[in-house]
Amino acid sequence: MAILPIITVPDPLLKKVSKPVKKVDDQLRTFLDDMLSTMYAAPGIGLAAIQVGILKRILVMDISPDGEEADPQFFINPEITWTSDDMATYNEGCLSVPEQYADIERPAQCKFKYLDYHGKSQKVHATGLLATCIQHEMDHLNGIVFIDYLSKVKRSMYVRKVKKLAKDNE
Ligand code: GNR
Ligand code: NI
Repeated sequence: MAILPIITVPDPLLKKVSKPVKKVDDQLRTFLDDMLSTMYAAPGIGLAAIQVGILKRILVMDISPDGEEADPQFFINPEITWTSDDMATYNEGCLSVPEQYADIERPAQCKFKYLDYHGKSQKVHATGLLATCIQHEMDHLNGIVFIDYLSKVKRSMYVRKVKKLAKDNE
């Protein structure tokens, strides 16, 4: 399984809206497996296809606690159908904004539907970390990164830090 390079801010690709997947076939599943290995290698708890430069509405996720059995999840063409009025704040990070964190407030619960690894339609009522993570990942599919919720000043500071990290790693 391949490990793909992850793009970081301010890469303009991260602003693009991803396109729906037309068919869930073996070729797509190979890509899903590559996304999962890329996410585990990073390491991260979620990854959207756009983070590896592919404009498709695909997410992979594993929010199982450290040291417990892996629980890989694949979400194709996910759509949020309901969000709660009650909000929750989580200290979010993003593989496309490496080593930077900020408290982000989002609806505490949501319902969403998606196609699974086999192309079967599924529905979920998400709470806790799953609700936070799915909304963070859905944002990527719509060209939004968590730092877009911060003030302009904070956002540019985060981008500057990520640019410096990238330069130091050259
Ligand atoms: O690995 C990740 N951790 C995380 C922590 C809090 C809220 C969201 C996330 S998702 C992130 C991986 C990532 O960038 N997904 O797009
Ligand atoms: Ni992210």
